Amino acid sequence: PNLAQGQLAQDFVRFAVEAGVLRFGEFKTKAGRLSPYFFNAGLFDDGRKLGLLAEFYAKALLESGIEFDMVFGPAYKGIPLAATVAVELARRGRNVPFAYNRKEAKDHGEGGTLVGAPLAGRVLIIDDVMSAGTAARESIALIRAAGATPHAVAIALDRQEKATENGQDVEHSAVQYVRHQLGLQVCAIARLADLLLYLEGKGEPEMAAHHQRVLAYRQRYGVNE
Ligand code: OMP
Repeated sequence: PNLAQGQLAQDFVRFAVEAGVLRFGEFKTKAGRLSPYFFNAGLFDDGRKLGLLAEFYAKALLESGIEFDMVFGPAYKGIPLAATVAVELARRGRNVPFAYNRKEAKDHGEGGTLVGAPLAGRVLIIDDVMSAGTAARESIALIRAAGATPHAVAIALDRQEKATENGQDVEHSAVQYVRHQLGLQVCAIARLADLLLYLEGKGEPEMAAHHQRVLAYRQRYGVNE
């Protein structure tokens, strides 16, 4: 990663910590791991924070050089993300079509589960965190079924930890799986490595303690990359 990307990632980690979105303590992850940190994107809960979040996604995307023809927000959490990122991209001179899905098919009116622009071309999926990649796989299937190309995924945080398959840890992360097995490009605003760098740079004893716990967690569950 270049310096600019490193700076953006550091700014993002600081923003997430200050907003209380990235917290330290003891948390159970979806995979049942006891994690010393947790990123809860639902806590970007006012207009200012959502606007800043969208700016981080847009900057990371534009820096990544990833090409895309439209953005897609998977229900539910991806919808406000993709919507605000689409607005921010347009503000930066990159206006692209936007679509999202419903979880339930409507039994009246226009029907179907897709809303917004027709899915076409190279689709960029916007989500918060990828753990097992379940949500990503669902979006990919949906985009393919509509005749479009699932091309890339943008997430806020790459936890860089081993995925699980049938309850067993595997050697790759969900992001690595999506990249190498599914062939999509992945753009993360920040990664576990950036979080560690942030904690390391903080002189305070409290942060040093978090740093030690996050390091130990990476030791146990992290992937090599
Ligand atoms: P997948 O859809 O399996 O990739 O999991 C994504 C989910 O991981 C999110 O929707 C959250 O429920 C959860 N999660 C976070 O949001 N933040 C974290 O820091 C860790 C997790 C997690 O449980 O692994």
